[in-house]
Order: sequence, then structure tokens, then C-alpha cells
Amino acid sequence: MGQPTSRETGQQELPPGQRLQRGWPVTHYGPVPKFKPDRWEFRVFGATADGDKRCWTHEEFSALPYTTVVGDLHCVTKFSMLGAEWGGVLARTLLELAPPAPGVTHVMAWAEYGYSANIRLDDFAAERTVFASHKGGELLTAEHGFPLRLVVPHLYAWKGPKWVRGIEYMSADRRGFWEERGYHNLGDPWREQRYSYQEEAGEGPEL
Ligand SMILES: Nc1nc2c(c(=O)[nH]1)N[C@H]1C(S)=C(S)[C@@H](COP(=O)(O)O)O[C@H]1N2
Ligand SMILES: [Mo]
Repeated sequence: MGQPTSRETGQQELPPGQRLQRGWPVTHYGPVPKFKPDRWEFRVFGATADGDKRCWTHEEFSALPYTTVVGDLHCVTKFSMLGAEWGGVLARTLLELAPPAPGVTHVMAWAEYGYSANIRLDDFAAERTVFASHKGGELLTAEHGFPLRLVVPHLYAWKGPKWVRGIEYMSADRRGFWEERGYHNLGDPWREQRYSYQEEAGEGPEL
């Protein structure tokens, strides 16, 4: 067998209906939060394997194993950025450090001001899902999510909260911020799962 194609890896190719964007636009709902280093903590809660919460200060989180991954960013409003290099802590690393209980099927990523995004455990555990502090070797700027953002390159970018502060392990699916407001529960750009009205039976909790 030959090398996998970019479509198989889902990378560096434009999903249907997307166009390339020059530069890196800023897209989010609400204000940019101010980073307060002594107040910041990253929490893992919900259905953890041992029933306990885990909590890292910014200093502790910054000392976790640092990895870089190449991953695209596809905004549901149709612009894409291909081949960005994200640096940070792999979601897989967190799954090892603070494992979920056996029945966990979904993860809710929580950010400042209550922004949230639900992600299937498989998508969360994917090899390029990363809690990024850096892009292209440089620290993220405030408007792009400093000090930490989640990047799930194979899903639409709303599934990756900027200013992320923790994850909740869930034994059943629950909609996040945009998933409650008209966006698709799964958000696979290769299937153009943009809006909740496109959902098929079993693709999301009742609205
Ligand atoms: N906290 C938070 N994170 C968010 C959003 C938001 O509104 N709030 N918007 C998402 C959307 S829709 C996109 S396209 C990307 C945009 O990231 P960028 O501004 O760095 O390009 O952030 C995602 N993360
Ligand atoms: Mo977006």
C-alpha cells in the first residue's frame, strides 16, 4: 500500500464548500478575556476514573509534555487555514494523566465566559487533538486564545474553544454553546455537517 492521501489523513486539503483565507482572521463570540495567571487553572472533572477532579495551575500545565502537530482550521463560515503548526499538550496526554471512567463517551471542553463545545471521546482522543499554547512556534495572541486553546483539526473550528479552562467527562452527549444554537452536533467538515437541521437520527441529543 502507498502513502495515505491527504483526504485519508484529512489534512491540508480544503473540505467541500470551504475557501482558503489569507492571514489569520479572528472569529469568536463575545469579548477577549484577560489572562490572570494566579487565578488560571485547568480542570478535569465529571466522570473521571477515580472520581476525583484534577487541577493544574498555569505553571504546572506549562510543564506538561509539549508536542507540535500540524492541523488545519476550518471555520463553518467557510474560510479555512491549512497546515498550521500547533504546539501544546496533546488531548491524549490529558487522557493518560486524568483518565475518564469506563462509561465516558463524550467530552465537554469549557472556556472562559461559559463557552463550551461537546466532542465525542474518539474525536477528543484523535492523534492531532491538542491544547495549544503556540502556533508556528510563537505564543498565541490574546485574541487567538492565549494562554490555551483546543484545536480539533478534523472538526469545524467552533469545536475548539479558545481560552479553554477545562474538560468535563460525560457518560452521555450534551450540546455545547453552538451546538445548542443551530450548529451541527458532530461538525465534520468533510461531511459538511454545518447546521443542526442536517442532523440525522442518532447524531445528537434532542434540541
Ligand atoms: N471561547 C471561544 N472559542 C472559540 C470561539 C468562540 O466564540 N469562543 N469561536 C470558535 C470559532 S467559530 C472559530 S472559527 C475559531 C476561530 O479561531 P481564530 O479566531 O483563532 O481564527 O475559534 C473557535 N473558538
Ligand atoms: Mo467559526
